[in-house]
Order: sequence, then structure tokens, then C-alpha cells
Amino acid sequence: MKTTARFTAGTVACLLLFVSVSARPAAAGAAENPAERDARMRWWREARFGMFVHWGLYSGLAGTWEGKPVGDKGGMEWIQQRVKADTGTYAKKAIPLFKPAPGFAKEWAKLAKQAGCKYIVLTSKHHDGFALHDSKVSDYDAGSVLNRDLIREFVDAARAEGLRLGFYHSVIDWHHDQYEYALSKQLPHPLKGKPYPNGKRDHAAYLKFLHAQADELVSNYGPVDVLWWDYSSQDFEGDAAWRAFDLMAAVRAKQPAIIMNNRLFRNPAAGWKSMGTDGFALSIDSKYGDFITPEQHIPATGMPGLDFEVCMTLNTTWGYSAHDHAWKSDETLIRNLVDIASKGGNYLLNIGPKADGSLTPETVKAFRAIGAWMAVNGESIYETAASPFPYLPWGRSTARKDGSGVTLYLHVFDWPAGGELKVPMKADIAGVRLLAAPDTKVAVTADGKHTVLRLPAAAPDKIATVIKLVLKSAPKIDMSVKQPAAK
Ligand code: FHN
Repeated sequence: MKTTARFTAGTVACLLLFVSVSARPAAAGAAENPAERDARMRWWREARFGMFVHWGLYSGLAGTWEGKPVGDKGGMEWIQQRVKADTGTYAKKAIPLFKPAPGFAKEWAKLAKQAGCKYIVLTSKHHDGFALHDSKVSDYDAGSVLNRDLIREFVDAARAEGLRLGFYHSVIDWHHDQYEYALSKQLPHPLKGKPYPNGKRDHAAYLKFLHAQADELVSNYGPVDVLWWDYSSQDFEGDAAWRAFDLMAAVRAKQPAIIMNNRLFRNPAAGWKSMGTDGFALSIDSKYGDFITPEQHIPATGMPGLDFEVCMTLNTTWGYSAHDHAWKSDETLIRNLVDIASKGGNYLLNIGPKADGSLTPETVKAFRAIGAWMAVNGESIYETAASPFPYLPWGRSTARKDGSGVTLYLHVFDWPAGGELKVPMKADIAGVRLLAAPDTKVAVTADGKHTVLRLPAAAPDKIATVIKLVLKSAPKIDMSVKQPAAK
């Protein structure tokens, strides 16, 4: 089923996205109709906010190689590729430093819960090929090397906090001796351009391994809510690269309700237009996956009716680095969450735990700040649909269809100097409330095509004050108010 983002007039149509669905997910292997798909996607669409966790052998190296910082920007989960180390050299240095403490995942799950995350996604295997579960088809895994099943420990901690959970699983593999890295000029590999050190390789043998490990992850840990594949290139994707459709079918056979991203592919119908991390396209055919995955970029316009999730780092690296201090402000993080929700998308915000699983003070502070904002304003994010406005000069908006009425949430970033907030709509307003100052009176008047709210002189929340408007019916949006052209 192909869905393409359309900027429909008023986009109130996108509110239909949350019309309660009574269907159930289709049985494994059966063709899924739109109502069944909506039922399967519902929790994810309502969740809006998840925690991403990049943790593995690279976490112990922490951006340092042979005593020197590899850099202070960019993904240090790529350190093996950045120093061009073969897998034996990399493992010899990294394994002794990777020392998961008992109960490591409990801190992550508690912080995710406190922050208002509804799901948590952990790297079961990143590009370096080291699996965090106890794998029967590999000796480069936590079971063989640490005598631990770190995925089991993660799953138990996530469930104890009532979080939905998922696995990020890299199809790229810098360890496996049958992975034919020469088949792609675009995908990274530490030995790229060099002959295979072990002679001729058989990619089909690697795919048998890849499929077997994926099967272990969806067979041995109970319900898995998300499988976050990563990643393909334009010259190496889908069936040719991964036997992708078999892989997805095998996963769905074990986990019929699972939600999968679009990264087994890299073509326009799968929501991609380039190799850039902003190379997403505004369309996806669900046979390629359930959602589009903009990375470190928020789509400039809305994507009404389209499922997408923006994944972002807290600083500039996914895996832990001792040298990356470019932490984003609480304002940036919270406004990103609001901006993404106002476009109908999910925010997957990353943490990069240290080798023992512990978190940096900056990580804890950031997620707690988001949690404090969500404790007051979460209803303006969860279970909402994209903003019905083409543009709001002072902030963002989300919406929810409530019976015959509509609830609008206005997220004010730039508080009006004179206390008068102009909203480009005419509406029959039944109630208005500041979520951060519920006892404050807000006078409402109409001025031509606009609704005018008389607000207190100071913003109750400097980052984003949320105004809840309960409307008796759908608003009449002034569609002439558009984003100013870029200068
Ligand atoms: O190469 C990976 C990268 O290390 C990280 O895991 C991100 C997260 O979305 N995905 C790939 C780059 O797009």
C-alpha cells in the first residue's frame, strides 16, 4: 500500500489517523488491509516518543584508539571503520574494555520511563558484528565472550518499566568472513578497497547467518514490538543485498504485530531519495517497511498520513565517546519533540551508554528535563495528529479528534510581547487552558479570520508553553498563513 504525504487543505483529514480502529492486526502471513494496518501501527503512532540505545564493543573504546582521540564529532560506533581496523585487531582491543555491569539496563529503562518514552530500541548488533544476545550461530557474541545474554537483561528491564521494546539490527557486518563488502561501493567497511583477507567469500552464507540471528531475536525474547534494520544503499539493497522480503516475512511469521522500518531498502518507493541522512522521500510503499526514518533531520513540512520517525543524538555520536561534548540544550531537545509531533512523526532520541552501561550526567539531565516537560504537557504529544495549520509564526500545534469536537494544542515558543496571540483560524471554542498554569484565565476574541488569545505577560514555560483549546467542531483554518520563503 503506497502512501504519499499530501499537504491537504487544513490537514484536519490527518486527524482521521487517530479515528479509533476496531480491527485487529492481520494474522501472520495474511495480507493486511488498511484497518488491520492501522490497528497494528496504533500504539506506535500514539507513542510519539522513544529512546534509542547504541551500546556495544565500541562503547568501551569511547572514541579513543591506541591512546589517542579518534575525533570529537561524529559516530564513534564507527570507530573500527574510522581507524580501518580488521575485526581481529578491533576485537582484541575492544573486548577487554566492554564490561557490562549487573542491572545495566535498569537505569536506561527507568530514565526512559521518567522522560515519557513509550518504547526503547537497543542495538542488538551494530556494524562491527558483535551480537549482544546469546547467539547459537556465532562466537562473536555476548554469550560466547561474556557468558551473558545482554538482550535478555535489556528485555527484562524494559518490560519491568512497561515499555514497548525493539531491536536495532545491522545488516552491514564488519566481522563476518562471508560478508561480501565489495558488492557495494556505497556501504562502509574497514577493509573497503582491499581484497578479502580470507579469500573468496559467499554472501549467501552471510545471509543464512543474518537470517538465523534475526530469527533468534524474534523467537527467544517474547513479544518484540519494533525491528529497526540498518542500513542499505542505493547500489546494495533489498533482496539482492539481504533477501529482504524473506527476512521480513520470516520476522512477521514469528511476530505478526511487529513494526519494521524502511532500511532494508534504499529506493524512492521505500522512502529514500539519496544516501544522505536527510535523504528521505515523502512516500513509502508499506511492502518496504512501516515507517520512513529521517536521521538527524526533521522534515521541513508536515507528512500528514505518513508514518515517520526522526532519530537523533544528544550530542553528535550514537555510540559513547569520551571526547564529544556538543550536548544539545534542553530547549532544542524539547522543541524537536514538539516540532516532530506537530508534523505527525515520532522522535527516537539516542543514548550512548559507557562500557559498563552507565550514563553520562548530561544524558540523565537531558532526559529528566524532557520528562519534567512531558509530565505537564505530555497530553499535547501522545495520541495526537499533525498540526492543521500550514505555518504558525510563534510555535507549533498538534491536534486530536475527540468525538464530534477537536482538541488543539498550541505550543508557544515565542511568547507574544503584548500578550496577544493570533491564531489563524475561526473556531467555536468550548474551553481554553494553559497546561503549565491551569488557573490562569485566557480571554478569547475573534478578529476576522483569526482567533485572538489574551495571555499573561510572562510565558509559564520559556521553552514551550502549551495552550489547550477544546473546540466544539473542526476549526476553519486560514490557509493563507504560510512559511515565509527562505531568504
Ligand atoms: O551507520 C549507522 C549509524 O552508526 C547509526 O546507527 C545510525 C542510527 O540511525 N544509522 C546508521 C547511519 O544512518
